[in-house]
Amino acid sequence: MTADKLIVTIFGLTAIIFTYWFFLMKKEEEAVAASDSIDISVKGGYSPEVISLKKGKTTKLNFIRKDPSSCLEEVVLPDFKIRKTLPLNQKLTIEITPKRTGEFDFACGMNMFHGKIVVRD
Ligand SMILES: [Cu+2]
Repeated sequence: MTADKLIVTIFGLTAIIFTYWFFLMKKEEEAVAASDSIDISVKGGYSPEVISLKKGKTTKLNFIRKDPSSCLEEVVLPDFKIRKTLPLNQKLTIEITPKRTGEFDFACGMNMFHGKIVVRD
């Protein structure tokens, strides 16, 4: 490999890393505020991925699974002691009343896809 090719490769890699970093950082900040309920689309992950809720307020999380892969057929909210099977192309509502503020992760049954619930005062 010649020096100029190496430089191009390094620049290319730096650009890729920067793009990933920027994309992930940006995603992390985008919490979608839920009012009384929020629809969460389940397709190759969770959308929205980060949801903000108000402490002490009962909120309905409507999971709508559009992904036929068995990977996403279960959703687990460990902090709320909830594990549910999501029927395909149907809405499954999980009602939660967060008692304390903080960040609570949820995931598929195999812990491969993740989402986050941010509870605020
Ligand atoms: Cu999975």
